[in-house]
Amino acid sequence: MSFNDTFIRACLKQEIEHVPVWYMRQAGRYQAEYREIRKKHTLLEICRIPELCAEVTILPVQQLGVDAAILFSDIMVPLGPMGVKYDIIEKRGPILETPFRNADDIASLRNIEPEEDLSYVLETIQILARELKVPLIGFTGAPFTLASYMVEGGPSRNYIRTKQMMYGQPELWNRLMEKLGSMIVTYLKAQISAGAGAVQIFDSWAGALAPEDYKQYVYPTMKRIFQELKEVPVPKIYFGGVSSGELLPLWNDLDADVMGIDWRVSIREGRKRIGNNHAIQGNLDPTMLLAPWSKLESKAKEIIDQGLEAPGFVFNLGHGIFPEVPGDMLKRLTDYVHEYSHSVLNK
Ligand code: 1CP
Repeated sequence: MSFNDTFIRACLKQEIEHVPVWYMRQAGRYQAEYREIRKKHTLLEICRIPELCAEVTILPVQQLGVDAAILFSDIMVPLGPMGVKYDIIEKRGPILETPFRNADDIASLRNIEPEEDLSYVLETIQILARELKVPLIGFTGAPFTLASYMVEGGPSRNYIRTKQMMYGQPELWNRLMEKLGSMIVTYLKAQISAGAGAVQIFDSWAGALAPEDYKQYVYPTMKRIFQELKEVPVPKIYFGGVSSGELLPLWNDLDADVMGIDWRVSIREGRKRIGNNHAIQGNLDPTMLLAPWSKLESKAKEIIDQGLEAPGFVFNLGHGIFPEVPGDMLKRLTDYVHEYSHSVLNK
């Protein structure tokens, strides 16, 4: 089988024969094989065993026939070598031993040296670059989303402590953003050198911010990150996460190639708000994967039709797959996206 680069071409707004598709959290608990592996290994153990991690990454590509793989890892992984002590707790998510809240905490954060600190990640990417017939997406969390775990000490609903630092100690906040920004650039460049064919920055919780706060406290760091990545030879995706609709106009001049949007804004409206500089990725509500097929099909068709109104579209969900989702629904959806978009594009 030859290499399928449809996903890369869509990211660069080039010609495609079908709409490429991949899913956030395409490796995970909805898969019986993943659940079996998780009985023997914790999530972080999987990340640290390159052969196993590569296997978990490849599994959904084989099962679903998606057009891209995403490295199996977690946004917390590069925070370890920065000096953050954390664990990932089942059904909760990342939990820190001690949250980062004062000047000494932030000053203690080191920059990472991926070749030494995260050699297992780079080794996994090297294996995958050899074995995959589709591009591998490397990734990292974005500064706001990472900071929210660091300052809160775990998952949050209202980001009270995070916003308290942002509003109350803006200098400290900016130092934290700066350190995370530098880590992100270093880490993504290392992933690309190891063989990642694209990279995505997950800003899952940025939608918790009012646009003016995003602009003041987060945008400058996002601007800098994408500027520093401008020359890297692979597409860059920014996923602005849950409820990010009001932020979309602020992304217009970020030097990313693709903007990932959630389902609260349609693809057509998303393009209107972001402008036409970027390809768009999204945006099926993952809950729709539990709906009857006819409903899912008509929603998918609507998303594809709008996606094809301009060059540059990647089909995805608006957020990650839930464990309850039946794998055969995902396979059926993947086939549908390929077949329907192929019929539209080759009329
Ligand atoms: O063992 C398990 O199955 C626990 C669930 C799980 C999984 C499968 C966690 C805990 N992390 C992961 C892997 C993971 N994390 C991937 C795998 C690659 C793939 O998509 O197939 C990715 C891309 C992530 C990234 C990640 N981790 C994000 C950004 C994406 C998103 O979903 O918004 C975030 C916010 C996290 C933190 C995290 N890790 C785990 C959980 C349950 C959470 C969210 C906690 C919260 O609600 O705040």
